[in-house]
Amino acid sequence: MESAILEASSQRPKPETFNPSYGTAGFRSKAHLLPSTVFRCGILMALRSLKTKKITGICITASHNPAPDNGVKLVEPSGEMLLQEYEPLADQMANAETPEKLLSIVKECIETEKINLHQENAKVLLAYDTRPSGKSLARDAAAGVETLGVSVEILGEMTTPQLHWAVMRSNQNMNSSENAYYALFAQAFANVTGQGIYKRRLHVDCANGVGAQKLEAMHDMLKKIGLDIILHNTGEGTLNHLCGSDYVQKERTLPLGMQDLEMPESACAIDGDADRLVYFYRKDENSNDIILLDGDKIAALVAGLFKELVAELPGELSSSSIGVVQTAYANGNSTRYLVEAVGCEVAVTPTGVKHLHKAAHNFDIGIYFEANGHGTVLFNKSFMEALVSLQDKSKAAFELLSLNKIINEAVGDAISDILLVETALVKRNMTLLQWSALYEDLPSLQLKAEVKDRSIIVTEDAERRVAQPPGLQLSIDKLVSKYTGARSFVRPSGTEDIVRIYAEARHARDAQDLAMSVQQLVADILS
Ligand code: 16G
Ligand code: MG
Repeated sequence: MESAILEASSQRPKPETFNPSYGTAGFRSKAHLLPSTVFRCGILMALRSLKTKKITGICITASHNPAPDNGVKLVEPSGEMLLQEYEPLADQMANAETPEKLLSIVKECIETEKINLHQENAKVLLAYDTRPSGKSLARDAAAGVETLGVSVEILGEMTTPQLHWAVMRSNQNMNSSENAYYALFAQAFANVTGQGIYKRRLHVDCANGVGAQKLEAMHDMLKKIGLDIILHNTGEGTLNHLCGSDYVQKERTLPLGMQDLEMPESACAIDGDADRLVYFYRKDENSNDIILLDGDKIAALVAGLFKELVAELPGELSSSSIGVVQTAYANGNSTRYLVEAVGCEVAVTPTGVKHLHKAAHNFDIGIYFEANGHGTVLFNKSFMEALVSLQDKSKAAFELLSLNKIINEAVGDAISDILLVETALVKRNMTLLQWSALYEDLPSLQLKAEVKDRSIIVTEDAERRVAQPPGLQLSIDKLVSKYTGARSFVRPSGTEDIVRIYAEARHARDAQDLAMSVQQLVADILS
């Protein structure tokens, strides 16, 4: 093991001035800088597999980032993201300056975690998205896994959520093949929508990413059930460039290649690794403006459906808790709608799936969506058991169990989320227009500020307030108080070297003025 680590590591030296940081969802950078990082992540996930005696996973992807970037997402045996307590170790390993230093960190971990290196079942599953650098970085990660004598299976191009799902299923000794993924989700969708009744057409912007080939593979199955998906940006253009969920959500305009979208056709956009989803439709004939149905709207739509079904459950189960987890980016009117109109609890966490996912476990049904379209729904284990025991007697219990099967509980999954949204629209008998009208978004704006050192900003209260530097929050409060119904916050990005600024207000003009004055404030204080 020792010589294997030293040798393979010296073949992939860490670039001297590169100091990778685990960030919101793993490491991300320019692809050419990453061989040493992914190699070391290979070692880390091999250690996690040896420690847990279960299968772990690695996905080589930089999600919605530009094509020359790449990154790595790490998957625990449960199918969830790397446990937060291991993030400092990931950082330490990725930043070890020499192979010898790396080896000593690995040896220390083996000792403190009492890891037995000789286990036949230890294994790491690996996948990558469609970036040109994916395959070779996957080989670097595999080399890391193999230094510990752990076996590795490279599954090829996959969406991030498919890899999470495959890891979860393998550890449950269930069929984890890609064909099983397609068949199970399509079958579950057929069961909930009722074959033959449902007929809809949906345009999908695939961001020129890996989701295109996966949706293509499901096309015929879905068409038979009644959902005709028309795929755009399937790889002919540049990954995430002027298309994909991030572009559509931030720019609020029709993506490249879809500017002929007719009214009132339904459309949605996913991101480069297919773990985000937003819906949209053309706003008018004269411009490329869209009406956006973002993650907040998805949460509102599905929360309403779950609320109706839970209310129909017998006895005490009808008051089971339904919670929606949001971040500070959730539109203020979405929060108000969820609490006042739907009647569910709302929890707020810092940005990043790992935080929302964790908080969603606190409810019988925990729904989480970030405004940017990351999200899924988690059912509590004992709630599930109660539903199973009731499914022959209660139609609502049966329906909730069927709905649970179209959801990828390992992590938010744009493909399974499409099926969830489509089901909710059918069950609630809604058009996109009616869905959009559930509540009206408050005008909001997001801006960036480039600063010398973004880590000077420290936030608190789920990123809604600034704790450091002193005085900044007071100044933000002063600006906010000039406008009616306004809110603004700033936070250092976890994926880019910038500070993000968010503002919302009752009037679009106010939201814009506020965002710009907070941006100026940040620039003045931090540059
Ligand atoms: C990553 C996160 C996403 C978060 C975003 C924030 C995951 C799987 N992805 O894409 O949840 O919203 O970062 O980016 O956790 P920011 O820190 O640059 O604003
Ligand atoms: Mg993504």
